[in-house]
Amino acid sequence: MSKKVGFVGAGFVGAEAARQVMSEGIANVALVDIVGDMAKGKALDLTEAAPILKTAKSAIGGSDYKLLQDSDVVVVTAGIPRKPGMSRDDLLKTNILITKEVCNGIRKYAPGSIVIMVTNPLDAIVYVAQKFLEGTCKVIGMAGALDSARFRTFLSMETGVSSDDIQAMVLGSHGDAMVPLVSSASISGIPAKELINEKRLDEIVERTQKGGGEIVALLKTGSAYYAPGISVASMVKAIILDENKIIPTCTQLNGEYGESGVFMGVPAILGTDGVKKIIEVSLSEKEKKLWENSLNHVRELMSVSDSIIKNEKIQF
Ligand code: A3D
Repeated sequence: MSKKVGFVGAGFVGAEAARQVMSEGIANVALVDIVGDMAKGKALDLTEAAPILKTAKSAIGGSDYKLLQDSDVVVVTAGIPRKPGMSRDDLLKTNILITKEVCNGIRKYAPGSIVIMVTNPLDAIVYVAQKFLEGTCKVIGMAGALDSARFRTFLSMETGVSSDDIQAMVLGSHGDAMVPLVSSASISGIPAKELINEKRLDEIVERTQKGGGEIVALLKTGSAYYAPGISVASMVKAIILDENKIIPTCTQLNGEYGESGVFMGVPAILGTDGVKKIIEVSLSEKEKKLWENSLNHVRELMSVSDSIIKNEKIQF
């Protein structure tokens, strides 16, 4: 049977990811958005590209969660961005409430699917979505795939070597507390440290950590969506085609890296079941400090999320 990928949130990132999934002929897609006609229109637009893309895949769209039925993977980008005067906690509260609504729809129409969360603040939203979908779906988050792509891009710009020849990963949480791994970054197997001096590597790490903000500042409205959408599609592809690719993924740790219960970005083998295995890599002393900082940041987000769930009396 043909595979199907549902997208809840047909905005910039959701639509770009769906376009990539359709373009590569990976699966049929369903776009669900609170703005139903917009999702329906984008789905029709995508389907009309099929003859030129030479794919037999098609798209459907609307506001009804029933459209998610039989999805193998569901990607969630539904949420609102921070508005002027809104605190991070206000944003978290609103996006937790949206996530609850979305998870109810997924539980009803796509139980058993692998769910990839993208909505920010990512680490907290993956945590609450897993709470809402416990026993129904496996939930993971996309952030490390994007952050690693940015890191590789900046290493490529520095060396003039094709980004395809650059292996580098970013672990930890999404945002300023992420952990770009310099110690294992390599350029066609040559340690990055042998080709780039420490000062420049520090600057590249910082640019990677602030990569999202750099795009926001340039766009003036909205945030990045090409690289995020394509990063989502790479995770979808690894799962649908059982590629067994190592992709940094936000997932719950169960003893790996000496932690349990916390959701962190870690290298994971992605295939049919979602995360098949978490890979543990050794970190330099500098990276260990960043990792600890990242852990504390995620624990704080999880605790704030718990308080919101309790205060708002949100039921699972
Ligand atoms: P945007 O284009 O605004 O799309 C969000 C969509 O969600 C809109 O079409 C809304 O109509 C829809 N929506 C809102 N509420 C609901 C609801 N209750 N049910 C269904 N749909 C709803 O934003 P975007 O696509 O640029 O970004 C989407 C999210 O991804 C945001 O939270 C971003 O911050 C986040 N994001 C995360 C990354 C990571 O790397 C983690 C990267 C880029 C964007």
